[in-house]
Amino acid sequence: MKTIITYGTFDLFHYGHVRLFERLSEMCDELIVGVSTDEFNALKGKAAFFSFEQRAEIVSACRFVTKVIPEQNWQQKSEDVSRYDVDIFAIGDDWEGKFDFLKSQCEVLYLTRTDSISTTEIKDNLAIKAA
Ligand code: C2G
Repeated sequence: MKTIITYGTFDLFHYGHVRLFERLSEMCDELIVGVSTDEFNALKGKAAFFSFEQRAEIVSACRFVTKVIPEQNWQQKSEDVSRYDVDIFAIGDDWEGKFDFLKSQCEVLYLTRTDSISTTEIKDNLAIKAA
């Protein structure tokens, strides 16, 4: 049984997120997603449109996702890898190199982000249309 874990805010869920989950699900039997809590987002300097509960509900509804857990801090990844017997930690390559410390516990994968879509771009485009 191969298990992958990934983490993120996943606000305004879009096809970039879906394609990440789809690619990861093709590499494993179980895909665990850590969704950033609102408190942790504040630490990341992010303010999501949807609350943690709403974002967790949306991510849980994605057919590629097996389990959703809260991402509450930067430190939990190592513990999560052990707790859930994770084989691969994966995240988009905008984080390239940032989580190499996990290589002592599991494989670390940085996947290419999907081009020309981001939550920020969605928000900016909507703001322009509303103006
Ligand atoms: N992503 C992607 N393609 C996009 C947009 C996002 O592949 N067009 C990926 C990102 O690379 C990331 C995941 O989707 O792996 C979630 O992105 P965000 O919600 O922006 O998460 P982030 O703020 O990067 O938080 O501890 C890790 C952090 O919680 C990651």
